[in-house]
Amino acid sequence: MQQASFNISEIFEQYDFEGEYTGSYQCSDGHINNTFILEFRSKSGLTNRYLLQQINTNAFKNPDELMENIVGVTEYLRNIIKANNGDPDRETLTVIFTKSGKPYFRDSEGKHWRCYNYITDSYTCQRIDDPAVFFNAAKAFGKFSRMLADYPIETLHDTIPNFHNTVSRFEDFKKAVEEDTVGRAASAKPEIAFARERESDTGVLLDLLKKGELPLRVTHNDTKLNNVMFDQKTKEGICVIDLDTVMPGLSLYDFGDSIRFGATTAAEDEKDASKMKLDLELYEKYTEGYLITAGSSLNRLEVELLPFAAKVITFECGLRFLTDYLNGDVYFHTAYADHNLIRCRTQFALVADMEKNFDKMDEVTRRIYGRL
Ligand code: GN1
Ligand code: MG
Repeated sequence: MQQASFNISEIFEQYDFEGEYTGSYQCSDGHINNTFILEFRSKSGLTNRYLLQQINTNAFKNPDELMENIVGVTEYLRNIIKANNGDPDRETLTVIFTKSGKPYFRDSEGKHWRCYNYITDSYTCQRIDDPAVFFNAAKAFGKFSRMLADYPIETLHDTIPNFHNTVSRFEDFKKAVEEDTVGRAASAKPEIAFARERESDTGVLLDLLKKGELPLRVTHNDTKLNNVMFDQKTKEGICVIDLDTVMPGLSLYDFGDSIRFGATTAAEDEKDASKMKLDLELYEKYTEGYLITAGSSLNRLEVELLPFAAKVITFECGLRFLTDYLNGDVYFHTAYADHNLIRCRTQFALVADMEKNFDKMDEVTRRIYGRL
C-alpha cells in the first residue's frame, strides 16, 4: 500500500491529539480522497485513533463550502442522535477542529487536510456476503435521510455542481468522445455505442423534478456500501460516512447508487464483465430496509421509480467512468491503465441485466411497498 504522504509534524502543529503517536496507515476504500488512520497510545495504555483525510480539491473546488456543509450536517445529526439517546461519537462523523478553530487546514505543499473522530468497534465492507447486512445498510441510509428530512436545505452548497445531473454527464461524455484527447475512443467503441443508445433515459428524473413531481431533498449522493460503518458485534449499520456530497438531490439517487454498488454479483471493477449481474435477493433486501426507514417520507412516484433509478444511476456511473477513461483518468483514482474502462464495462453489464429484469424489480418493489 502507498505510504502516507503527509508531514506528521505539520499535522501536530495544527491538532491537539490525545496520547503518544505510535503510527499511521492508509485506507484504500475511496476513489476520491486519501484517508489515513493515526494511532496514539493514551497514558492508560489504550489506543486512540483519528481519521486524517486529504480533501481532493480537484473534485471539490471549494473546501470552505464543503466543510461548512459537513460541519452543519454533522452537528445537526449529533443533536438528533443525542435527543434519541444514541451515541453521537459512534453514530455520526464529527469534525475535529484545528487548534485555531478551523475545520481543515492547508499544509506547506498546498494540500488540504481535515480530521474526524474514529468510529470505534466498527468495520466497512466492499462486498456483501450476508443479505442481512445489506438490509442493515439500507436501514442506515434510510435513517440518515430521515434524520436530515428537516435540515435547512437552502443552507447547503452544491459541492460538485450538477453531480447527479445525468443530462450534463452525458454532455461531458459526448465532449470527451469528440475531443478524444488521449486517443482512447477507438478502444471503447462498444461502450460508446451502448451509452449513445440510452441518451433518452438521462433526462427523465430531472424533468419530473422540474415539473415538481419529485421533491428536492437533503441527500447523501454517494451511498456505496463502503460508505456505511457496521458495528463489529451486531453488524448493524451504525454510521454513514463520506459526507462530501451531501447536497440537495433526489432520494432516488441514494437508493439507486446503493443498488448499483451493493446488489450485484461482482465487484465494480471485476475484469470479466459477464460476471456482473443484478442480485434480485439483495435488491429485495435493500428495498425492504430502505422503505421501512425512509418509505413514509417518500411520495408514490418516488417509490414507483426505484427500479428505474437503480438503472439510471448505474448508467450514469458507467458513463462517468467511460468519460474519465476517454479524458485520460483525470478524476477517479485508478490502479492500472484500463481501470476506468473495466469499471465502465461492469456498470453497463449491470444496466443491461437490469433492463432484462426490470419487470421483476418492479414486482418486488410493489410487493414490498404494498406490505408496509
Ligand atoms: C466515488 O469517493 P467514493 O469512492 O466513495 C464518487 C462517486 C462514484 C463512486 C464510484 C465525489 O465515490 O460519485 O459513484 O466513486 N465520488 C465522487 O464507485 O465523485
Ligand atoms: Mg467513500
